[in-house]
Amino acid sequence: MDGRDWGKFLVPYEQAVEELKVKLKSMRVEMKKREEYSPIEFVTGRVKRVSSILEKAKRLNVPMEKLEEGIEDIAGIRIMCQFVADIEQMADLIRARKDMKVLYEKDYIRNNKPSGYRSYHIIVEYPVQTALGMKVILAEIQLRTLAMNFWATIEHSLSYKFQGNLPEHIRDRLSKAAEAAFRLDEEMSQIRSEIVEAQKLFENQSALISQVLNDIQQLYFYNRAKEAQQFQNRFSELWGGKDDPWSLRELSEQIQAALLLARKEHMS
Ligand code: 0O2
Ligand code: 0O2
Repeated sequence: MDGRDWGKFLVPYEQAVEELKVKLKSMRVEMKKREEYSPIEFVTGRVKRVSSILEKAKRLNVPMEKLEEGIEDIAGIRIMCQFVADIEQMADLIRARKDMKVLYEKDYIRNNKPSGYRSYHIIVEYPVQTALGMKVILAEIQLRTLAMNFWATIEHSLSYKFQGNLPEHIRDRLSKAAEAAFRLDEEMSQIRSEIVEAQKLFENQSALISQVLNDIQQLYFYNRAKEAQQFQNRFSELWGGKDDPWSLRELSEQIQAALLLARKEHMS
């Protein structure tokens, strides 16, 4: 029986989890304000229970005096993302931080576990300012999509219920569910790129429309009312018809050429 004071032992881990949760949640708020999109959907964190620490130490043959180095997820942070691409972005953001040092990474997304488990794990060193001075502890940051988290949460509670000995037919079903979660992530990623493209197209289109209207206005300024009116009519036809970015671009080029001529004549 280990006679250590677990309460005291866990203090820096509890502090680290609280600090990291605050920092990552503020990162979400800041990015939403700045760019209106955050790769972080939500953040959770926990300190491993003493019974789980002891079980893991036994399983991994970690001696009691080596728990701090041997069990790297006593402090655990979980970051949930909407899309797989967000996980890559999030990992870059973590690597760039100055308040923690990445020790190593485990990619269970490209190399999923035999159970079907998928997540990206980053083990970091994190300095905690305690009453007794600075203490560097290890923490595990798990990065997951919502689909990966959904699967892992259910699998975890079932494994717990069956104490790690899942019946064959349940394991099969979980494996199939993991494949479905993987396909869901892929499908969502494709939808996302389509949405991003559509947004870009829409932004370009609205910039073009502003340009056309502005240039027509300029033609009136240079006393080219007749020409301006013709362009205005062409624009109205295009506007009323089907969305056709090419015709609009062509019209914009013609108006700009007319405008250039008008400016030259005005100067001479
Ligand atoms: P809000 O306003 O509820 O979003 P805490 O100490 O409360 O900050 P703790 O104790 O780790 O955090 O709580 P927990 O239950 O692990 O959840 C942490 C945050 O994740 C909470 O938000 C939950 O609302 C949020 N959360 C948990 N599960 C889900 C989920 O499935 N979907 C979404 N979108 N959020 C979830 P906050 O930040 O505490 O506050
Ligand atoms: P908790 O707090 O109950 O989640 P190990 O894989 O445990 O032999 P290692 O190398 O330390 O040893 O861990 P690994 O696999 O890199 O990551 C450990 C954590 O990843 C686990 O923590 C889980 O949170 C998660 N994990 C790993 N594999 C699975 C899996 O098959 N299913 C689910 N649901 N989660 C998994 P713990 O120790 O379970 O702690």
